[in-house]
Amino acid sequence: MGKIIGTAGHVDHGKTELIKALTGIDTDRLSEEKERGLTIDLGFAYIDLEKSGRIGIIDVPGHERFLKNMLAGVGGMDVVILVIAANESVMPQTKEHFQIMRLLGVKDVIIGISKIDTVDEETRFIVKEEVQDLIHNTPYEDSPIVEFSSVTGEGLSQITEVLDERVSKIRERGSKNQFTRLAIDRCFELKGIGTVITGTLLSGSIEEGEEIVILPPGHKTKARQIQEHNVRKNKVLAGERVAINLPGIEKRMVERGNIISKEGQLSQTDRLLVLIEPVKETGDIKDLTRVRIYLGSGEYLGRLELIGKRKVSSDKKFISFLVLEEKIIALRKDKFILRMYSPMKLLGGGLILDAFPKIKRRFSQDALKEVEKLIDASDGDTLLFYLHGSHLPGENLRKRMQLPPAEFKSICDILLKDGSIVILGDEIFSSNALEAIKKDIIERVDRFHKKNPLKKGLDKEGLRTALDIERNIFDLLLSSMVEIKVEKNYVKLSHFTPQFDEETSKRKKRILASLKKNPFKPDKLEEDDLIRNLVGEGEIVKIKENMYFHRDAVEQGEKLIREAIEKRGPLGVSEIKDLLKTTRKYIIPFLEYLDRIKFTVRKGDLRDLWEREI
Ligand SMILES: Nc1nc2c(ncn2[C@@H]2O[C@H](COP(=O)(O)OP(=O)(O)O)[C@@H](O)[C@H]2O)c(=O)[nH]1
Ligand SMILES: [Mg+2]
Repeated sequence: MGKIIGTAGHVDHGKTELIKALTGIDTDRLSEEKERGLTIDLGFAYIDLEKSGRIGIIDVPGHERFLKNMLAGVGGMDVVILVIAANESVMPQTKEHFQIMRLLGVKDVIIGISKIDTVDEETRFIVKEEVQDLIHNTPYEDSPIVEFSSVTGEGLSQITEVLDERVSKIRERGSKNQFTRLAIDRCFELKGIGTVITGTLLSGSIEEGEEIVILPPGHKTKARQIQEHNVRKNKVLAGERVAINLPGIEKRMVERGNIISKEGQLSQTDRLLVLIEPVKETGDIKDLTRVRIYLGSGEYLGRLELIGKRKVSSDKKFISFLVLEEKIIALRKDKFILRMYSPMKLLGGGLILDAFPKIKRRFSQDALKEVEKLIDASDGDTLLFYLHGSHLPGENLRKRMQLPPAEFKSICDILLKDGSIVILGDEIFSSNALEAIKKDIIERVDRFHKKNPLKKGLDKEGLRTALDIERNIFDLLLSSMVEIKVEKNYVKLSHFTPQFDEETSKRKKRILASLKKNPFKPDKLEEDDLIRNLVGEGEIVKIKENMYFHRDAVEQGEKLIREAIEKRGPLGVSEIKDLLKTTRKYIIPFLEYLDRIKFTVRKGDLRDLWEREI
């Protein structure tokens, strides 16, 4: 299950008749189609194959005027029957459809030569030769060619057999760990039921009752009832033809090309980086050429913004931006078809390399060289390309890769194993970038130590700002570095201790001794590197500008004040001054310091213990 057969070929060559002969279903459902005997829009049927089970069929119009509708259907096809009438042989739309299938990378093509009841042996021989010429030197060179007649029934069983064999060999599209993406091709209202859409589920799955969202408009609804080929289903999987009844949605709110997905899975974009394979007949393509884009079941307008040049020739592939006139859902690796805006000539096929590209100077040769790396890049290579030798939050990277979390993780795991990336918290670093940042940190800290031998280290926040790394990532980074030690709010080299020369050591001793001698009436001290070092080490405490207490004095003062207040209740300044045997000059700043650190609290003229307060 989950595979789709399609038709292709020139108008009137017998596509619709073939589907009718194989399935009994007339896919020409519009009254205008029946009247004119001409397929205008996509038609839908299904066939029961022995090995493959029930498979959806999309019948397309062959008339060039309705190529737009053909393009809306061809995107989801796995196997295409290219129908060529024996009485007319290869015609313009035969060639055009064939080219479109090739450009979109349709996996399998079966050539059906129809209407053999209308020609003689010799004509059949000639037509077969022309068909051989058509497929020669293309990926479909070995495609089976089956001659048949829908009128006599000759060859029909062979068509069914070949189809079954081809379809059964196609790999299932993944449904697990995939985003849900259903390309809507029809929307209609049914009496008593409401709005119903149909489309091909390109990836993921949908369950009955599940919340879904219609993109781009963003309408939220749920899958009230699901059918596949007129049979009610609880769950549908990738590759299946699906009809869904959508409550709360009106027909006018939905259009062909809209996508059904689940909230938060897919984001819209209006600028793509693409690789284009032009059809040779196009001739030179100029910058800003206006184009029609056929992606999924949608048609969109946009312009080519060339990279590295103002003009490209159509004889080889080229990379370009594709700037859309509206936001659309487009994914990396999606293939699409381009036509000229007017006249609507086929321009070529395209492949999305990046759905959220970031390039500024598009005419520089470097820009071109850079993006060329994305051609044939694996998912891992693409991730590294997006990282661009730097670091990014994992979630940003996952969104740009447009992958579901589980799949993104498995790509990261491979890159982690081979050492190309390192993950710190939620941040993904290219290993080179991380090494460079670490080296930079060590150099900066080392330079700082050399310049400031008395200082314990470099201010952490300053270093972080200079490197422009998010706070928690920076902490993780520092803690992963054995060369670096973080103490409080500064960073130092692990083996570094402040270097005191002999004179400074002596001064340190003198200062500490003097502060100890006069604990509550200390000598005035000017702030310098040594003082800052002593404060940093916690040996002395800054009370105010030029006033420092020995650590023991602060402790002793706190002890005395606590005991006194506990005994006598809140105290005034002069009582505390007497308690510490000091003067107003010292006691006022000291009490203000104690208020600041929430040891004491001021109540009018009195001081109470902060802890008693709460
Ligand atoms: N004699 C003959 N006529 C056919 C055959 N298949 C289709 N036709 C006729 O060719 C015309 C076009 O067929 P249709 O299936 O609508 O072509 P489509 O435009 O490719 O879908 C119709 O009048 C069919 O009856 C066939 O195998 N033999
Ligand atoms: Mg038809």
